[in-house]
Amino acid sequence: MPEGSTPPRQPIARAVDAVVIGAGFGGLYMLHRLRELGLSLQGFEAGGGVGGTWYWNRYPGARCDLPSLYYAYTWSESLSREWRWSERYAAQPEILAYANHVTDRFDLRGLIAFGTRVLSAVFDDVSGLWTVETDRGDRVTARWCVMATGCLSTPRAPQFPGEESFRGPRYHTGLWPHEPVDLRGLRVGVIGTGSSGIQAIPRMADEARQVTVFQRTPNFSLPAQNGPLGDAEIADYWARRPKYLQALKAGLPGVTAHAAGAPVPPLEEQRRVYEQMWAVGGPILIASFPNLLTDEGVNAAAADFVREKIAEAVRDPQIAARLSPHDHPIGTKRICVDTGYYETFNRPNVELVDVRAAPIEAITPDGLRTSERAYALDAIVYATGFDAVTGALLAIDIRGAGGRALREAWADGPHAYLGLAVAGFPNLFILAGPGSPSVLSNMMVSLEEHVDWVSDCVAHMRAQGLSRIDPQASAQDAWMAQVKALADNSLFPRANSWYVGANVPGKPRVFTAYIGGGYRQTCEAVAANGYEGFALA
Ligand code: NA7
Repeated sequence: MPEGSTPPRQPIARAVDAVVIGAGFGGLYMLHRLRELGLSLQGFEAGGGVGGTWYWNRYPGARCDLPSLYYAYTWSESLSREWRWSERYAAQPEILAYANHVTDRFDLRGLIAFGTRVLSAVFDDVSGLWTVETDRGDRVTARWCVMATGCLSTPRAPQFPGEESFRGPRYHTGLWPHEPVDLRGLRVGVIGTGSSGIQAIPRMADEARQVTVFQRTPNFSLPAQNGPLGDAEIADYWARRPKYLQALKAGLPGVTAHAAGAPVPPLEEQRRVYEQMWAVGGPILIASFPNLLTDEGVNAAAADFVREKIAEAVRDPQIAARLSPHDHPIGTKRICVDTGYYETFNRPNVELVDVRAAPIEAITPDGLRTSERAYALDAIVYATGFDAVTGALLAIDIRGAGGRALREAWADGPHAYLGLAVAGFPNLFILAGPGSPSVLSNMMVSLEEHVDWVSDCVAHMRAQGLSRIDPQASAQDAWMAQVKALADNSLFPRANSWYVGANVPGKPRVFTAYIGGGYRQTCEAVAANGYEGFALA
């Protein structure tokens, strides 16, 4: 089956126990766990295959920004043992191959209707069932509905005047074509310097004749120090794994540079640690000290360190200055992880254009025009990000008890108890939803935790003959207040990031991730205390 085409579908069930929407890493594991419980299931996936983010984001240079060994499921030891990552930070094709391997190894493919976008999910107060409808005319009822729709799955691009007039191809990194894109000999314009742009630009500069980078806001990026994954690193992972899993069970991140409770050392020592973390590579530098994301002074020293590294990497001091972020504390926008990003600006075929100083005014037949001048381009790449966390959920017309729309319930921003469920939307679960650690955690770990919690909850309901679970509004309000208080005590709200929805015009400004510790214990305690904060019937 050529990837990207819509595969033929199995017949769709009319009524099942549970519908799972999305076949990324959350949806796949969810299907596996619910099938183990003996539930009848229907999965839906808009893409032509599994993998979610890794199905869509095929742009050159796309790879994970956590070490591959940790960006993987932990729930099956035999799966972990049999899969060998080739690089310290796996590239998109390998992660997609892993998703496909899991799908086949656990025989999940037949449960999923691919090439099928869910349009609505409506709860019926009388039957207590959800009715899910799709763009292919399917209509399925289910007791439980799991939204495994992803946090970065609704791409967004600004609409400049003249978009349609451009003579060449336009690409979005998050909707990259499935067939090879040949940039050789082309003048390529890249709009956006978030993680996607920062990963793609060096690879595009290798291939294209000219790359013009249209940067509105510079970002902090740390070197991946990527390379082949050696036997020694794998052995080290396995030696650490029991402790790592123990730490996860204890609600700790599992991988961090600092010792819990350790005081922050004097500046000179801080810089020595940053130097060490820079050499280790990946995002770990921003986990060097426990208060790096809450203490301005500690944060400023880390930011200075990275800006100095930018100045060392980029030969032209003016370009280095333009690439150096000053508008937000380091780490309060998603930290980027790159391979040769800053050095790319030393290449003669790469140009950096500051579109904060001279904004893009229009796309033209031959390229684009800023307020200063015109740029001739053969292709335009939009690395302009996503309507994060809530985008995919609100794209579906979800209606809960009494016909209330989620879009209405979340008009002033998302509200969810534990980031898992929404008051007034019974038996609907969200994986890695707003109010959970989600995008600020290792997503693989967070998804596993949520899937395990949801599975245990469904098993409990079945064992007790319960048919309905719904968070209490008071518990949800208290939880969201806690999420906000934690955020307000940190430096995160200072940045105009997608973490707060600042990248989508008109989106309510809400920091949605839970950044307190012990999240897993809290969820476990809620379950152990008879699903405290939920109404069960
Ligand atoms: P991001 O991190 O949201 O980055 C989007 C970039 O696009 C960012 O540099 C934006 O500048 C830029 N942008 C957006 N709109 C415009 C307009 N109108 N003009 C110029 N530049 C614009 O998305 P990514 O895909 O890179 O990364 C998302 C996550 O996916 C990433 O964090 C990983 O977790 C995976 P701005 O900063 O808004 O000025």
